[in-house]
Amino acid sequence: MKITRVEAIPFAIPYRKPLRFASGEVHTAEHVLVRVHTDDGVVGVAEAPPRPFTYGETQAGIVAVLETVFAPQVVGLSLLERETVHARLSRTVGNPAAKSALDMAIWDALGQSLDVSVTELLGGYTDRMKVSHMLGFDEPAAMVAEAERIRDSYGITTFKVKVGRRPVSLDTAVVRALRERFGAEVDLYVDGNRGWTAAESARAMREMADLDLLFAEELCPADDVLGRRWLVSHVDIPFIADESAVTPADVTREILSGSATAISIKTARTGFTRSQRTHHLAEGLGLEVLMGNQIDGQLGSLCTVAFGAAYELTSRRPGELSNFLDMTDDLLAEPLCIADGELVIRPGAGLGAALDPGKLRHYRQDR
Ligand code: MUC
Ligand code: MG
Repeated sequence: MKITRVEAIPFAIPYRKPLRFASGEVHTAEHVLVRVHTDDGVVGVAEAPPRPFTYGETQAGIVAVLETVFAPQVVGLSLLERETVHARLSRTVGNPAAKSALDMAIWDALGQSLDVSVTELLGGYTDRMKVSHMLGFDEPAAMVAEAERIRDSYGITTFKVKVGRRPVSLDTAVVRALRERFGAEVDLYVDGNRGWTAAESARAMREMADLDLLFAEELCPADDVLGRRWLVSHVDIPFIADESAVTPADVTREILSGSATAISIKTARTGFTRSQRTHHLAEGLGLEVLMGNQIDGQLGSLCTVAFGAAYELTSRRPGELSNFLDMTDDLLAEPLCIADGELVIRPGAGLGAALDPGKLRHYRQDR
């Protein structure tokens, strides 16, 4: 069970339509596939999605830091020494997606070596999650039509609506149109990706007061410290910290300072080892938790559902597991399938993520 080699393979798969939100937009999944090889011939996999507008990482940077810094720190360790891996990677600041993909590929390899699923290794609470779908910026009629298509095709009835445009009525009109079209049949929440000021956020929340929203996420920047605390104290639904609370220390700071009242866990940025710590912290603090999406491909979504299904707290709410539906293709040999609004973990050992070698050859950018 010793790690002998780490590969970092850049690949690019176009989206059918770009996802637009307040902090950026994504047209092509330019991710990095991480493969961890062991001396028994096991290969663990995970993917790293660079999000320069949120965490500063780029695809080339992820490949470089994995090859030159992180791989030498883990080669020679046993798959069981996950805390040693965590401590060594933590010597380098930042680089959350690179660290997380390496961490998750190690857990995948460990699951395969022990012949148990990653979900069982982590906690084994259930084998599935309900799915919440993220709607990117568009006109109200187009976003309603997209929600209809997603509901009819996949049975999904929870939608996270991207907001944060100016004037705020551009977005509040969308949420109102969705509520008018679907009534109580759907659950809705909003994510501003820090696009509004605290005052604009408060105004938007007043305009949407009758629309029965479940949550509000990152409406204004947490760095606008006093404005954000003021906003959170005036909002009467849980306020989710997403990009402002990446590490367990961030979560502690943001929650205790009144900048948020709930959190998003994204395995793409905290892997499994750190996500466990965040989960336990959230349980101790009594927080609502959502499994979030960093615009993951199918492999990343498999990681999210594998973690989310492992615990009662993370599987209580629908997880954001469906962004891959907008991609033109993917690397998995057998595509993920969302049915009746649910995504089920893969049976078998590790993550159960067999890759299609032909697709990898086609989409990889290093040969
Ligand atoms: C989200 O919840 O914010 C947008 C940027 C990112 O890093 O994740 C997405 C979704
Ligand atoms: Mg968010």
